[in-house]
Amino acid sequence: MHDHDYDAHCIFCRIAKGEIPSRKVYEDEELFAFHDIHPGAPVHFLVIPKKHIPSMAQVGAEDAPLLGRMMALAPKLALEQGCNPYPDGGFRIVVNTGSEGGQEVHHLHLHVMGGPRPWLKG
Ligand code: DGP
Repeated sequence: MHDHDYDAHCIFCRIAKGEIPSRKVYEDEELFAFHDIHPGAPVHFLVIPKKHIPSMAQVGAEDAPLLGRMMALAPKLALEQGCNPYPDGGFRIVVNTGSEGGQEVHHLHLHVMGGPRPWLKG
């Protein structure tokens, strides 16, 4: 990761760097995962790239391998964090994008949510 991939004003950049504490789930050179501070499900963690990408709306073709890694990592971590196996268990992956998409933190993140219902409506 290059210095210009880091935004000192971004809370998730700072979490990924360890400057702001979080309950870490996973870390490698490119990715970081941590528990959501306001869980909406028995298991609720976020998967982020360390690189500062504001949202899905700014993703470019060059980011496809990084996004692929995020999506491939999520199911593995979901099981490790206590989601029950497919098909009776499972999980939901949500990517809020922009204000009308419900995004509050403008650093790309996957919400991974699961665990025994009734947390999931619809
Ligand atoms: P979104 O609306 O998709 O941008 O969701 C942002 C999520 O990030 C929200 O569920 C709460 C979580 N969150 C915000 N600030 C912090 C924080 O400082 N630490 C942790 N662990 N989670 C945070």
